Amino acid sequence: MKIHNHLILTFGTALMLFSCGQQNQNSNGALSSSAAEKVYVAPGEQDEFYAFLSGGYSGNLTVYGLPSGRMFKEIPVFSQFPTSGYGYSEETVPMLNTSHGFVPWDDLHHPDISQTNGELDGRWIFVNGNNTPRVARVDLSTFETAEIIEVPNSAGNHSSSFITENTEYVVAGTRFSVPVPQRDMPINEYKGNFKGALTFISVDPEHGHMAIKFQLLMPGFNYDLSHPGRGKSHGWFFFTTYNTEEANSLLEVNASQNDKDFIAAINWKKIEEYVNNGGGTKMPAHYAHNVYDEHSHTGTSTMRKEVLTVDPTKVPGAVYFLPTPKSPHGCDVDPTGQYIIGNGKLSADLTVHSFDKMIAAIEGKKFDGEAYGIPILKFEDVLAGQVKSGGLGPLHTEFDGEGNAYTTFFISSEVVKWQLGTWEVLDRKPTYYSVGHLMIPGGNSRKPFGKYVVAMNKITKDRYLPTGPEMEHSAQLYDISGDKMELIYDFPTHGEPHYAAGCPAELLTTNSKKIYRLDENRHPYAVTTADGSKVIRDGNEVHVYMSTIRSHFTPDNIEGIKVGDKVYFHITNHEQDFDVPHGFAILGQNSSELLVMPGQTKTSVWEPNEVGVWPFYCTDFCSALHQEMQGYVRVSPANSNVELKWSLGE
Ligand code: RUQ
Ligand code: CUA
Repeated sequence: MKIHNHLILTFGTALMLFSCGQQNQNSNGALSSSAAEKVYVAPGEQDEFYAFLSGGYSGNLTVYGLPSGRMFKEIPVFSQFPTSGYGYSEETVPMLNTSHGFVPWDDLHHPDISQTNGELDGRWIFVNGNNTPRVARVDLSTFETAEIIEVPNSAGNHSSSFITENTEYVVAGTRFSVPVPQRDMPINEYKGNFKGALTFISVDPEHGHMAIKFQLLMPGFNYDLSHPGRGKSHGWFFFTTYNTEEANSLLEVNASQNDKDFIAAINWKKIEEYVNNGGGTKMPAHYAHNVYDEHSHTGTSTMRKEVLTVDPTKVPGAVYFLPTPKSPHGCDVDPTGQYIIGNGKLSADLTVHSFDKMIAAIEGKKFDGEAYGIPILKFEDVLAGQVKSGGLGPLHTEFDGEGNAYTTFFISSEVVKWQLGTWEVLDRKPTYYSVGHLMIPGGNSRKPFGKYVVAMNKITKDRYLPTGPEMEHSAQLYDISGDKMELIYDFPTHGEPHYAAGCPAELLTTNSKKIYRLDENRHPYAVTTADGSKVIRDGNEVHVYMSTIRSHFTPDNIEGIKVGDKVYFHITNHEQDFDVPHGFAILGQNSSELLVMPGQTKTSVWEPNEVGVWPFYCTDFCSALHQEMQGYVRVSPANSNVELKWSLGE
């Protein structure tokens, strides 16, 4: 009997190993017991880092703690989000306005935290919408979307939304080149006619407000990713390109013809000077600029009509091409600003360019021809070194601030640690599976916090219990404080993360807003006093000025509403205590409920189409008497003469 059991077990184990594939062999059960201690955040204790992971096609930004991998919040940016009413409430609908109308969805990529002197300052985080090109700014004191600006002349806003070291600019580079201005033309006339816009959006140092400063109209390549220069290379921005072949069909073959594409080096300080002196051409455009005001708790959308474009050949010394092998994807700059890494996704080696050598080559005017009037530097002249990684399919690189770099390899599913300057590979660890981005808190700044790296994977397969054909993506957390990376944790992420940004928790906890002050509420329909509630009819529009406090609505009985009315419930939450929202929902309401934060006003529209007495209630379990937090609206026929009245406690 015993022998029999043993056999079954062995057979089972063999099967498991077999089905999990080779890569899993050295990971399953291989974690040392101290790994658990490293990620364990005891009940009541808090994480050391915040991590903001892009949600990709979810349109949201998710907030995690590290090392625990606990998800704390999902911040809606390019989405409608029933949890809070974002994108449904009257105040937030304008945030999703574009030149194409209301676009309540986007593919959110590449979070980047604001910086001062090249170090994270924790004020804002910028993210980009890839599909209908937009850049958003999320306020890190409220964790709310504060501003969204659309990017004209752009398509597939992918080399975005990276910032310069004093947050002077947030950058939006087009992935797809398109006709500029857009026009009706044959697709196969792409070559030489389409343009790639690289947009520099200035950020007001005080309020964070964004404005397009200029758009550089580059040759019609694909601009994939970008990173700012820093330290010695501050003033420059680097963009990877692919499809320098300018193919318009079957790109998987036709855009892989050239042995080398380029990294475009842009001296934005030079261009800034050029436009400040009147350079550039104003071009008619049509794009939305949406700003959320924290005091009126309301977003407004303004259509902008003009954009300043710059022809790169008109600004001598501002733009150069650095030949870089094999359709580079990630474009990363080390903390000193000296090395620019091109992650040639069809290659095994990494190409590292030297900023000093680039400057020397430019000064020596050593060019290797030009592309559309833009000088091409000689590969050998700018090359700092090559990392013979032994991996396949490099995508992205981050830095630990200790002279090491970490690169993800999609095809060979691993993170490879290597040394800057010697280009020597120091360590490699598998990921599960097909890793895309990785993130070290502060990894895109002069001062990374090189304690952990998070690998964000594209394929999950057998990591977790199956949940049907689709699974949440998987992330792995590695401790990188020692010589060797140590895999310490696995956690699922939401949507598809394309990059993330992290910072020490203390950078944010000190500035985090606990409530909105009621005495600062400037919402035009706010009720800020206990007896200020009212209901006003204006034709068939009815405005309900309603307030909430534990545990009732004022008013909680409303009569005189008629079929065909458009009823606006403007709810002001009178609580001034941290973490006490109230919700609002009414039967038949076909948008979403509202979740109203302390001191805030939000509005929901309800168009009753049936007579009756319809209840509304609070959707957030706010007190022991939360279930009592309810009310009724009486709806009469369209032609009735039931008088409009409202009450509480009658
Ligand atoms: S991408 S997996 Cu959209 Cu940032 Cu490289
Ligand atoms: Cu307010 Cu439940």
